[in-house]
Amino acid sequence: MDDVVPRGDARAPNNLESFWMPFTANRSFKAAPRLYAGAKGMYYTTVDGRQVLDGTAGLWCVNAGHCHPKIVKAIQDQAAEMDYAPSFQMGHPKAFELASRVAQLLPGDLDHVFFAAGGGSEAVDTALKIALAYQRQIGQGTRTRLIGRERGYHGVGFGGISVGGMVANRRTFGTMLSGVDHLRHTHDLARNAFSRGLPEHGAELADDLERIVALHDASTIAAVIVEPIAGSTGVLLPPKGYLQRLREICDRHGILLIFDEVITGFGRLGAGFAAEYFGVQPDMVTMAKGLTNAAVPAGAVGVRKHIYDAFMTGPEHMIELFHGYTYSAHPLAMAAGLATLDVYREEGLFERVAELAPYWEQALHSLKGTRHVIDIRNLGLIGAVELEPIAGRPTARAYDLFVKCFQKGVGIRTTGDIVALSPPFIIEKREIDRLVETLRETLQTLD
Ligand code: PXG
Ligand code: PLP
Repeated sequence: MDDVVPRGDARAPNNLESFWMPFTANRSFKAAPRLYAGAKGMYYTTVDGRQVLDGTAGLWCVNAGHCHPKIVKAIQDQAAEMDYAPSFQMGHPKAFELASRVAQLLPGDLDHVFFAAGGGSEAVDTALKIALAYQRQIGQGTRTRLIGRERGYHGVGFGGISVGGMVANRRTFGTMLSGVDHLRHTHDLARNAFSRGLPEHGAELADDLERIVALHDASTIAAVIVEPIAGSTGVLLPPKGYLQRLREICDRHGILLIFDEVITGFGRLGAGFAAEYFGVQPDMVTMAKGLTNAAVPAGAVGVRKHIYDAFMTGPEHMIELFHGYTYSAHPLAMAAGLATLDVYREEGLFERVAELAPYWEQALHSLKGTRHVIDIRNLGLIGAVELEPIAGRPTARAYDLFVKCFQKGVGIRTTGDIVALSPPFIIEKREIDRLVETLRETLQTLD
């Protein structure tokens, strides 16, 4: 039979089976696939030629819109000029250039940048490892404990799931890292439903860190890691004063504060980083996604001067930190990153977020009273619409909404029964209207 291609033949026919898709209901997907084949600006094109408005900037990452010509060209040029160079005991100019540019964008004395490889998960692992190594470096080697938060998301590495607080991402993976504890999350619909911007109630939840310190003793705790805004778990905003209070408690006890800004970094709130937006100085910042506009995978950790300096002490020929990835500071990622930062600046995209934010807030909150809606949250160009779950069938209603919106040409993302929205910064007001109207009319038809 001529349609049977022998194993080992690279021309084997395509099929949907071989790709084990990440964070996907594989069987449902493969029974009714949703496939994108092209992207430009605010829109994806499906394989059957339909346009889909990108309400989520891919996965919170394509901040400047898809296939920006300047970023595309930078990557093409770099691929032709130098495809790869190692960053172990060697370097290439664009890595230093991008590190300086990112350091300039970071608030305070966060003036050193360690490049991870694939994305946020590696950035998080890197930051946690630096925290442990730093404490040891300054003679605080008993500080080995890492503190995360319930409903936190820090990627899928063993470090990230250990400090993370999404039960489904943890329960099947054994004991993970030992010596981890979690702060309580800050989501409180009873007190804060339908807040516009930051919720009023809950700053005192930061005091949960005092409870953890009392339980374990500060001398055992290296670092606390939190997302300034928890994105993946459905846009959980920090109550007013919460992050400041967390900073104060960390200072009081010699605990490093790490902000995981994989989503909030690079303009999502209308400022370079959430740390700047909130006026709270973390000791380290993890980033990925918007660093390269997602055109090439990359992650990084911004580190304060005293942390870097603490490592620059032994013999000068010795490696100071035994950590790094084959693809740390990959040339394509560095070229994409430099072009991306140029685009953000030249097109004033962070300012654009700040300008659009009030319109975005107004539009989203107009969904109050729509069927099934139990909360609406927003900040910068982030939004969430929380739905009443169907009794006994959590996530089903939101999944239904997601599929129906996609069929109408509007891409949204759902987590649990929460719709999370995070469009590219180039979104127009009429596109915000379309997004919201599609949600409204679809919600009214849902069971
Ligand atoms: N930290 C945070 C705060 C994140 O949001 C990661 C780490 C991990 O990054 P990588 O690049 O390893 O995936 C993330 C990633 C969603 C969604 O729909 C969010 C993420 C990834 C995929 C989907 O909310 N965040
Ligand atoms: N596994 C093996 C066998 C390797 O040789 C390497 C890198 O040299 C890795 C894993 C790590 O890969 P990466 O540096 O891309 O994270």
